[in-house]
Amino acid sequence: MRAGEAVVAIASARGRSARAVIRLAGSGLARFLLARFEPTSASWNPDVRGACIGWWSVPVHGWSIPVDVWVYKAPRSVTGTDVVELLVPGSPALAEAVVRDLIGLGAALAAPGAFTRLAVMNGRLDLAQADAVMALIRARDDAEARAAHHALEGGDSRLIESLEEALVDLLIPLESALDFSDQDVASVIPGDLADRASLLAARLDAAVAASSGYARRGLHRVVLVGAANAGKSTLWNALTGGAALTTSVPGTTRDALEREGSCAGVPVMWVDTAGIDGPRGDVDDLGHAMRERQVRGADVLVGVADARRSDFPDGCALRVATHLDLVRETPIGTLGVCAPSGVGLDALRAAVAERLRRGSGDAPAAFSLRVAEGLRDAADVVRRGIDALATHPPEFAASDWREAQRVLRRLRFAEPGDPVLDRIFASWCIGK
Ligand SMILES: Nc1nc2c(ncn2[C@@H]2O[C@H](COP(=O)(O)OP(=O)(O)OP(=O)(O)O)[C@@H](O)[C@H]2O)c(=O)[nH]1
Ligand SMILES: [Mg+2]
Repeated sequence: MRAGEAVVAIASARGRSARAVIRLAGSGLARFLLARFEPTSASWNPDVRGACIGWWSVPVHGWSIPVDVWVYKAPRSVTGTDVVELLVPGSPALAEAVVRDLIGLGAALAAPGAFTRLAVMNGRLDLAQADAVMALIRARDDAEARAAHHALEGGDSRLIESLEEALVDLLIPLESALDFSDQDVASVIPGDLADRASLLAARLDAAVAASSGYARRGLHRVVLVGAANAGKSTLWNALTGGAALTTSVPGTTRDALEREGSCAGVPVMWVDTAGIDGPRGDVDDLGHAMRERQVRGADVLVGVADARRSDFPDGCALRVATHLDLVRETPIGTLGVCAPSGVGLDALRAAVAERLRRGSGDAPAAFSLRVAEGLRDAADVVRRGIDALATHPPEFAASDWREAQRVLRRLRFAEPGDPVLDRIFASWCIGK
C-alpha cells in the first residue's frame, strides 16, 4: 500500500444489527474525518489514538447520522497501519451509503481479507496466524474455536519455528564440513547426522498426523448403523426433519442419507445407512458397500437396535434402543428412544455431543490445511536429504535441507506478490 492510500469496507456481519462497523485502514485517514465527522468534543484530534462520538454526514443523501469514531495509530493497530473504525446504526443500506461516500472521497474498497493481509505485510501476524483468523471465524464448535484460537495466539507458529531450529541444527555441521574443502568431507560429517534428520522427519510426520482435527473441514459425522428394520430411518427423520422412507419391510433404505443437524449446539451430519442384514443383490450390495465407507468415516458410530431384540453391531460408541414404546424398560447399557413420539432424542443428542467433546481432547493440535501440507512437504524433502547423504556428496543433502528450510519458512512468511498470499486470502470475505 502506497503512502496516502486507504481502503474501506464494512467489517461487521452483513444484515441488520444494532451497530455496523466500517473500517478504514492505510494512511492520511484524517482527511476523511475532517471532511465528514462532526465531533461532540472540541478538543478531539483526528491524528491521536482515541474515541469520540458525534455526527457523520453523507452529503449525497443529505444525511447526518450518529457515529462513534475510533482512531488507532500505526503500528499499534490490528493492521499495523493507521485504522479508523466507525460505529454507525446497523442498517445495511446506511452503512453501504457511508462506504460509497468514502470511496467517492478517494478510499478504495478493501479486497477480500485486505485488513488481515495488511496485518501480515506489516508483521502484526504471520501467515499461520492469518490462517487461524479465518479458522476462528468459521469454527463450528468449542473445540474448533479453541484450536483456532491457539493458532492465532501463535501456537502453530511456535511449532513451525522449533522445527526450523531443528533443521538449522542439522545444517550447521553439514555446512561447516563443506567448508573443510581441503579434507575428506565425509570424514568430518557427524556420524549421527542421518539419525538426527530421521528424528526430525518423524517429528514432522507426527505434527501432520496431529493436525487432522483442525484441518478437517467437513461436519462431524454421526452414522447410524444396525439391523434392517431396527428403526434407523425413523430415528434419522426425527433427528433431522428428513423424509426418508420408513416401512416394516426389511431393506427399505439402500442409500446412505445425509442431513445436517445439531447436537447440543454442536453442528453434525447425521447419516442413515442400509440395514446390516438387509437383502442381498447387485443394487443392495452397493448400499452395503456405501454403509461400510460411512462407518469408516464416522466420528461417532451409533448402533441402533429394536429394544425387543437388542442385536447391536460391534464397535459402536453408543447403543440406541428403539421401539421404547413397545417394551417395559430400556435395555441395560443403551439409550432408549421412541422416535415417532420424540422420547429420548435430546438425551441421544447430548450423548453424541459428549462423545465429540471427548474425541477432540483437551489440547487439540491446531494447524491449517495449508500448514499441514507444508509440514508433509518438508518431511519429504528432509527424507530426500537423508537418502542423498548416504549416496551422494554432502552438497546434495545440504541443498535438500535448505529447501526444507524454505518450505517451513513459507508457512509463516511471504514476500509481497507471493502467490501463497492469494491462495490464503482467496476464499475470504470483504471486511476481514
Ligand atoms: N412403535 C414403534 N415403531 C417404530 C419405532 N421406530 C421405528 N418404528 C417402525 O419400525 C419400522 C422400521 O423402521 P425403519 O425406520 O424403516 O427401520 P430401518 O432401520 O430404517 O430399516 P431398513 O431401512 O430396512 O434398514 C417402521 O414401520 C417404523 O414405523 C418406534 O420407536 N416405535
Ligand atoms: Mg431405513
